[in-house]
Amino acid sequence: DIFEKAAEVGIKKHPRNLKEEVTYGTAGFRMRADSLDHIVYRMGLLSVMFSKFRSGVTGLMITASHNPEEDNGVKLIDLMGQMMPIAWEKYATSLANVSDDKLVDVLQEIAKLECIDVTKPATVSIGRDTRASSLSLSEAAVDGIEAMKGKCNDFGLLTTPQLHYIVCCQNTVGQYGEPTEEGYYKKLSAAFLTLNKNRKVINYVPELYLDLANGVGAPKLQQLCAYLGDVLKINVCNNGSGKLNYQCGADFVKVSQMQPVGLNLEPGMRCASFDGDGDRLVYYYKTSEGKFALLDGDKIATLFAAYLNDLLKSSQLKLNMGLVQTAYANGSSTNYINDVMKIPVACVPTGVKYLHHKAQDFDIGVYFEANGHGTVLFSQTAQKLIRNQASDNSLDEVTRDAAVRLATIMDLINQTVGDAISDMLVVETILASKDWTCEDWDSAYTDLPSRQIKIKVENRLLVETTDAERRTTKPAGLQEAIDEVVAGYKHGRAFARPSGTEDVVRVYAEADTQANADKLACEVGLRVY
Ligand code: NG1
Ligand code: ZN
Repeated sequence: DIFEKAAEVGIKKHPRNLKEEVTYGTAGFRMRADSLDHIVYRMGLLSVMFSKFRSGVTGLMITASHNPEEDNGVKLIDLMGQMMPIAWEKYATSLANVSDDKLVDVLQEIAKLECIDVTKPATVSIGRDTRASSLSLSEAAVDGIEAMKGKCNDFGLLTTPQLHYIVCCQNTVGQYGEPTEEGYYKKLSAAFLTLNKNRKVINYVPELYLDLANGVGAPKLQQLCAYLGDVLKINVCNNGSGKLNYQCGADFVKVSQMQPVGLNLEPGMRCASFDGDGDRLVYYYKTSEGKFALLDGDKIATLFAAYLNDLLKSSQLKLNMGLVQTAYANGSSTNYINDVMKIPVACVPTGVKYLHHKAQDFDIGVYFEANGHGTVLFSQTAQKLIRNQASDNSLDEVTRDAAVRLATIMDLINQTVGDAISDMLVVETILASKDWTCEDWDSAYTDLPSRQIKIKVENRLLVETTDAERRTTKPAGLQEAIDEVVAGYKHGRAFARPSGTEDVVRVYAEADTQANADKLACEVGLRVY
């Protein structure tokens, strides 16, 4: 039987050599690469079961994003390019933890619970980042897929969002795009070039300085550039010659609020960083006073939302728009969206799956994590209305042009998941269309000083949270202690939550000055110990 065969291959080639229990977390399984082999093999098995269950192509990505080079990870992708549903995470977790001799039982159990017809055909598309461990782990995934008699499309090196895009294309033949890496570059560059045709700019300089975190974004960006010509000049650094994510990349820049190594930041330069797997993007620049200034996910979200809102107004399309953030969003951004932009804003727990889900409540849902991961979702209705109006020649020019622009922006945005390449092209398009510099963009609102720190504790899962992670429910007394500390700070806000990707509790704090934000984070951190 197929499950026994899968278990046999597992024992022989990918035995379980890990004692600790692991869980499918915020972004799948993530840990030291040398503990992952059996988990990836088993996720290969699960990706086939999931494909049979869904009757379509599923995806499996090998990456640990912004984590250090020694780590790696695996996550599964659903038919439309979104994350595997939360309801399936428990299967991933039990498969990863079961002993080799009980593997058959867990596979049978999943098949039974989800009524899966194991004789059905299955296809899984896989991709991987540039880590040294990624190739052999992707081979473990292939073994898993083949042991379950699934067909495997191995796309080799890809950014995470490229794989999400390809899986979506494979399941929506002819609708979302060509299901290849080439198709991805063609679709994005065509939209970008159309949107930037005939632009008249004085302040906007079509030159970007880009830190690629020494990750998979480096070779991919290079391929994209061939399509952009001189419409956007990109000067790259950390493009693969140095250590992955080390003192560079979007996470480093966001958390340390500092420029990456390898970049000589001067006033007038517009800079950006990708993370290791190319799904996060942050911008930054040096002010004329010589200060480092960050334009993070919140700034990108408000830029996108304001621009789309203007286009909606000009097009007179009756579509609602909303913004989704997490507790890490800077308080100033939330106030700005509420009070100035007057757009509804929702707060959800950390993790793209929650943001993505919530954004589907709107005709146009903009979601971003402060760390630079995000995208825009257009509902089926919105897409249809926008495309219809874009091709309606009976309308006046202004109304129709706005719809044409909206339709082209839809093609530029990777709606399956946050995508650094796509988001970067959207930012550049908006800045060019407004003829803005970074300072112009940054002037909408001023960030409250903030600090994020990590606390190493015995067992991070003793901390439990509620209210989109903004308050703790356990251990007893912790929230009261945090409230008391926060009350002593002007514009103070702080929270603590267990990380889903690292063995730490994260503490975030905001206050009126940087020194106070730092101090508040430390004081809250002390309460967590
Ligand atoms: P955790 O480790 O659960 O905080 C981090 C990021 C998330 C998300 C995931 C997946 C922060 C504070 N947290 O999750 O936003 O990006 O990694 O990569 O940035
Ligand atoms: Zn990432």
